[in-house]
Amino acid sequence: MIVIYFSKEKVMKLKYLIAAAAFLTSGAFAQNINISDGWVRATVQGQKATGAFMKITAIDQAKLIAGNSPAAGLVEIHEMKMVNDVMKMAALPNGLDLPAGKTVELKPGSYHIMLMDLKAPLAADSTVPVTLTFQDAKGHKTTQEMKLPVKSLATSSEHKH
Ligand SMILES: [Cu+2]
Repeated sequence: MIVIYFSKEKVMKLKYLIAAAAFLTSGAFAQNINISDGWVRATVQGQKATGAFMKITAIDQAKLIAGNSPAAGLVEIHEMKMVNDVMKMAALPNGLDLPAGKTVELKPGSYHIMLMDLKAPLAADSTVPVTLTFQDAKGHKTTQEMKLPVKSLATSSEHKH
């Protein structure tokens, strides 16, 4: 018979290692997406859609595949680009690629998260809850919830035309 004796210190260490392993398998991916400088463009009465903008950095390669918000009936990931001298906006059918370690900027005139079918006007200085869904290279999905400040066009420094 083999008796394995753990000192109190070793038991503590073992518990810590088990906790660390559980964290690495379940929660690590969520920590690998950094979002900063998020904001949503304010809307006026009757306006049914607006854009959400932010900087996203994935430590490991990932994709932004979906979004949703209680303020909007539908959320899509869009890109704007020039097609025959006309600025066109389209949903990205396969999501937005987030290369490892590279900051992808969602900004007016470029990639953005489109909030559509708005339930009420979004007033400047309020906040909008938005949840984004990311998928890693192995297909694992994770969501990240945030509250984005609403800014009017005039006060937004990001606005360039
Ligand atoms: Cu759009």
